[in-house]
Amino acid sequence: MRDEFRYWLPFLTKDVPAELTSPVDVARFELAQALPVVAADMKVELQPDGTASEFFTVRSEGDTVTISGGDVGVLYGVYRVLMALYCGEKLPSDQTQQPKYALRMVNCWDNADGDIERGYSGRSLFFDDGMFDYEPERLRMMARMMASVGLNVACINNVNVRNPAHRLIEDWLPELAEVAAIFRPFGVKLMVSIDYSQPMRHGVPTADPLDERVQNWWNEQCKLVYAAVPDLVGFLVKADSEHRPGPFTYGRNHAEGANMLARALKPHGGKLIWRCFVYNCQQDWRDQKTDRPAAAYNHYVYLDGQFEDNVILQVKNGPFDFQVREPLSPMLLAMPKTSLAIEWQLAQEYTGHQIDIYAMMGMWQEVMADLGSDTIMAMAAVSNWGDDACVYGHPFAAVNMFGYGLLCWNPDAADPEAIARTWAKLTYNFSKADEDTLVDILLESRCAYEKYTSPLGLCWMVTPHVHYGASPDGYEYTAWGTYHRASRDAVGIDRTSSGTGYADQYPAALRDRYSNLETCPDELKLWFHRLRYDYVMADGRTLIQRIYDDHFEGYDWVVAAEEKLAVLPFPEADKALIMERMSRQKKNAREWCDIVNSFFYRFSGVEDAKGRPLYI
Ligand code: GCW
Repeated sequence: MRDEFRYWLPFLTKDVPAELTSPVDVARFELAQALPVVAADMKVELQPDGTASEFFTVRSEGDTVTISGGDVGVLYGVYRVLMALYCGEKLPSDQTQQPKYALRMVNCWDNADGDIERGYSGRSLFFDDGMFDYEPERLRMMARMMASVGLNVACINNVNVRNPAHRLIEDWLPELAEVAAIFRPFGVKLMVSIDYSQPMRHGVPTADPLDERVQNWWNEQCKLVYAAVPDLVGFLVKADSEHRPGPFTYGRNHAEGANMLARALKPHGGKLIWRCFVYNCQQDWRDQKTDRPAAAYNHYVYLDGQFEDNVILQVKNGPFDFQVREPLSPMLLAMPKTSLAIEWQLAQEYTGHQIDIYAMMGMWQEVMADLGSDTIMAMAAVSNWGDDACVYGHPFAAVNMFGYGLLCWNPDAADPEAIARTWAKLTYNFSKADEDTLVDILLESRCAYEKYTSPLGLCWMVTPHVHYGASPDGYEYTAWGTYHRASRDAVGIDRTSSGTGYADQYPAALRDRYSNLETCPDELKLWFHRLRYDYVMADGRTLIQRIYDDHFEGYDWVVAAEEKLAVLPFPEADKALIMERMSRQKKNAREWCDIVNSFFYRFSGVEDAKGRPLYI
């Protein structure tokens, strides 16, 4: 049994044996080892109904608990009951639960060479050196962590499909089938990313979706794929995005492009998950009209209702790209006749690389409040896993995977504090006072990170390419459409109807909230508005003072968090890692604070009202 299991599954001591091939067998196995640890006097009976259903019912009376439901549902129920018992919660006398969304997906950005794109916790658990290479035990561990919080789809390769990853659906099908078999007993099904131009590797002279030769190639390939992995969820596609091939090359729109693949998958029950991260990444920074966040809406909304019924459009939570704070992507509210999935990024690409603490629950809650849980029909998240001993790079990054599972299960019940508290209890089982300290740090971590990096909706002040560390102008004069346009007097972009017009992509209520300076939340003020440094915020501070204050406060938070964490009774290995990461976070926060404050001081010439050091 590996150490990783201590993350939220402390009551498991044994690996799941390879011989167990059904969720019910796994459920019995987990129960047998864990029940004596969490509640030795309890009697738990399983009543699986023999279907693949995901619902479960927990009935409890005295010391007897019955978990009934579908076969996978019973497995979910077992994990939930074990977690509740471990946390000392009272079990419900009669409660049925079922997931809100049928697809609760984890997207791994793993390359065939073993590298993980935007991976901050080691190398791939699936691939190495240009081929499949995995430890079955570790994959079972991932599957088990997923099942314990109800996640049920793993896309195992990067959406940027780089040679030789296209072979996954070609000559690597036997290995793909083996991996699918490892995940299956945990109710987890696989998905793969494909290369839109893949037929061209096989003598087809084009990838035009309306060309019959292309259609035939995919139809035949899907037959082979589904013969090998009959329950493959489908394909994930990044097309016409950041130099990936796609239908635009042939003058086709994205409905034509997606539908061709969807039709090839349909006879096999497969789904086509089509990413909408499409924008002009060769913009001229002098061009003030093109506004990158507006791109996805413009590419997709007019196609609403034109997609095959097995197409799901997967849309990043914000219209830019997983920045520290973004408003909801407006296209998610504008396509009522299309199946939509939201995509989050657990990998902390722009949010601290799993070195800095950044718990995501608050962001999910905010975004879901604007979205409404019924607007979408699936969720996806870029994974934060790797082969590090700690799996998540930072032990606290595990709360994001744990919480993400609960979010997908029922977004309307995914309370940030409850998630942080349950995770903390399961992972560390501290005294109430110590648990409170840890929970507070987790819950505050996102806003703290935002404050010492790019508050008020500034975005894109990270070091280019790496995306860790401060570089306020790093993306300013580039082709990526990522500008804050700071000048001597003002900063930010007017995205209201008097500016780029982006805000008009929202339904009236949100459009008005953001367009009106008074109602636009402070956190997004510079996202939607261009403001002078002497603009007076609602609390009476000037914009420039608020920028200085946020940076100093963000740094001070890190210093205080370090002191608090230093006295918490973490297990030794965790403690060493947490404190090592913390000292890096402190250095990072100091750099950010000083660099960004100097940046604005040099423009504005305004001193800090509190006399703290600003560097020229
Ligand atoms: O922000 C960008 C990342 C890329 C990523 C891309 C995407 C997988 O920097 O590394 O590519 O987003 O989401 O497709």
